[in-house]
Amino acid sequence: MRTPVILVTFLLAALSAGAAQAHAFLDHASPLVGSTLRTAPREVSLSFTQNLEPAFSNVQVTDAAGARVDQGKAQISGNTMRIGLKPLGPGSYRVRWHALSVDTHTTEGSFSFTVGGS
Ligand SMILES: [Cu+2]
Repeated sequence: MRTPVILVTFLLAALSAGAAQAHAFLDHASPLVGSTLRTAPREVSLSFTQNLEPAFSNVQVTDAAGARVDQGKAQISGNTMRIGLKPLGPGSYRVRWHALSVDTHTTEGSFSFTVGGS
């Protein structure tokens, strides 16, 4: 009776391969990744490909000098993470996010956007 064992092993491998592709990757962001905005955004909103664990996911926004310009506490609901911003002057800003998805995998990334621009 070796066939059932092999079959189960194959199914487990297939399942874990599927889970590996299900990390919480950034699906889309507002402001758009790399965008230049004429008016300063009031918040940054990130949508992920999977639901997030609120206690272990966060986002920070910094200006060109590295100072925090977010309001400190991300709001996380389902697959969306948003954070309020202080009033932003012209310049370039970086968004750094760290996510723990419900499948217990962590992902992180960053992108920038620009306010003002000529
Ligand atoms: Cu995953």
